[in-house]
Amino acid sequence: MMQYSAEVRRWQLPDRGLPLGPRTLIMGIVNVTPDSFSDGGQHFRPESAIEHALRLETEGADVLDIGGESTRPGSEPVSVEEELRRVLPVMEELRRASKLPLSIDTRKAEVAGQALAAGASIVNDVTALGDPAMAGVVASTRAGVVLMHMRGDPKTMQQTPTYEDVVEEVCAFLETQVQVARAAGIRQDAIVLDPGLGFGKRTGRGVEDNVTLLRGLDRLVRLGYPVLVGASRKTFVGNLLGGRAVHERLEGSLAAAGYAVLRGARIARVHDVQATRRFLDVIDALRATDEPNP
Ligand code: HH2
Repeated sequence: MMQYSAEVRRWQLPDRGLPLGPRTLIMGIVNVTPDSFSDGGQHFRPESAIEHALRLETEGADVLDIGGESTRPGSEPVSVEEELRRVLPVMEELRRASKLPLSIDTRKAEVAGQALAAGASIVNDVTALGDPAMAGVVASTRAGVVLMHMRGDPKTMQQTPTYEDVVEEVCAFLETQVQVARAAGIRQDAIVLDPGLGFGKRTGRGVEDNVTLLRGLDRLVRLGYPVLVGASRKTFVGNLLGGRAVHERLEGSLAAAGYAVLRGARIARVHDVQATRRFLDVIDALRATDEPNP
């Protein structure tokens, strides 16, 4: 497996660099969708999405991640026009009202391009540059980018995922997509990697790809890029809690986030920003004594 020498200590965005040091960054989730798995419909009106995002800022988010298409298992894709209609008004108003860097959660290059023009500075792509035009959009705007691993697509991904060695396969895929990104001119310090918990990963009935990935996270970290983990409220957390419903998964989500950070993740993508910030403040303080060069 390829090793990258210098560990990235800053996430470079067009207008600033986000420090990836002793303090774990929190990406707060803003879903402008009618059907997201945990909060679908709650912030579907632009005003309510904006209000929610500004609350996440006061609660301690470092980045706001705005998405107009649910990627939950079984979800239907939405058109470019519909996705833009959902996210652009929110992006434009937040660019005015918030100081935080804004991320667009999309797999479509057209949506990414327009969101970046409206003030976003990060593309969070659950297909890791699956749209052939995406790498060019990210490179030309010097945006930050999250490359996430997914097996299949959201509509079918939970039907029959299989892996010989899930950690190895996720790392190999992300290494390949890093090369695609670098070949397109995306800078090394713009790239963040994400194992894609819940995206075509087996959960329940004794097979837990998400747990295996978290346990093996240091292998992904060793690729030399900052790692983002999104465990918040996911099905595997509910399963580990004996089948708890979405709104009973906070403590489990915190445990997964804390474990990921101790394994080297530097960014947590979460719904519950205030609780996660308080929780990670303590984890960060404790891990600072573990790591000679945090
Ligand atoms: N998870 C979801 C969506 N986008 N992006 C990254 N980088 N990592 C993740 O783990 C991730 C993601 C799913 O969560 P959510 O946004 O709450 O749900 P939905 O896709 O139903 O909108």
